Amino acid sequence: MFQCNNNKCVSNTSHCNGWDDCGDNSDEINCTCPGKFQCNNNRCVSNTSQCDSWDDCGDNSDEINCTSVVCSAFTFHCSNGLCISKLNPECDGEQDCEDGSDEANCDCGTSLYSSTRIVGGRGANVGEWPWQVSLHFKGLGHMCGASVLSDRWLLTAAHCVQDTTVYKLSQAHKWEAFLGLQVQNQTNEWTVKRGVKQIIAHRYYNRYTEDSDIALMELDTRVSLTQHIRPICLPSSTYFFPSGQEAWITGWGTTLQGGAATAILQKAEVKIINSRLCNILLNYRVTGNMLCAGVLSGGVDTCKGDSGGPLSVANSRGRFFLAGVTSWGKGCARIYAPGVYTRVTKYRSWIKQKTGV
Ligand code: 4AZ
Repeated sequence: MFQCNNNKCVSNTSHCNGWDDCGDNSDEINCTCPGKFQCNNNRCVSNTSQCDSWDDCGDNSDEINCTSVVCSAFTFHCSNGLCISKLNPECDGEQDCEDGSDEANCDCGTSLYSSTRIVGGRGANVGEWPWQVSLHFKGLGHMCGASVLSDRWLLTAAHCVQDTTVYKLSQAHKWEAFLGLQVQNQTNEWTVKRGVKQIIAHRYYNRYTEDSDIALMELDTRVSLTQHIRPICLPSSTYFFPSGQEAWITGWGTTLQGGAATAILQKAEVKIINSRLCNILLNYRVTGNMLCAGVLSGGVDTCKGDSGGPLSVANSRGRFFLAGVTSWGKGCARIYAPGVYTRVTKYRSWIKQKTGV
């Protein structure tokens, strides 16, 4: 038996079991847990109880300060196979994974400006969106936007590269990509033009529902990354973009529904819109592979010619991540009709598989 300080006798198993069996707590002091994990309430639990997402201690102390947790759709997967529960840990300037993989490949998403066809926007500054690309179809000029992922891969929309009865838009050699561009037809020392070697449209792209509206373009030769040509960061599959978060749309598309494309790259701030709300507003056409963003009161939106371009969202350190690819909408900039973007997190492994990026 265990003798309490108040001389009461309690069973030996009462010693250090996390409960005050003596009444004066003396069975719960001077506890150690040889070979085991000691909870804040002094209970001893097996070492494997730590950070297994179960409250084995009873006071949750085996589940706090966990660097690694059980992997799920809501955790970041470190390269060493362990997972961490911190929200959007990648490239936030703090090492969260033991192996540092959350801070690897972070040379992306920054521009000359650390600023916290577009309708309702304004002209962008030179070098402000260095991942923005203008895609020209030979003979037709600017058709779509794209984003720089690396020195040879671009990401755009699948609907930009679907053949029509007149134009073979799926043929790589008929496209030209302009990188580091600010004003259409005004190339300068910062601007780079490249042919396209290969187009990979997602095999599940559906032209009726616009689901999986995503495509990759491989440049015919690599570009040098400069202050005017830089990749945007790709979010991991578990990256979370909360509704209400500010996002930026950019492009050379029309500035009025039915209007003409713009010469100067335009930018506008929008907000991520809750998917359920968006689905109601857009007649239940929003799938889980889409993300809505806009201004519900109307007047600010992407439009024809902006397709394929980026929906850019800054992280806690001002580094931009590619939340979406401009895809479709019910008209442009209408009240209660946000723009719809391909949800890039859903295609993170597909991008990795096809490009290695
Ligand atoms: C288009 O026609 C288009 N408001 C792109 C985006 C949106 C509407 C139309 C979103 O390419």
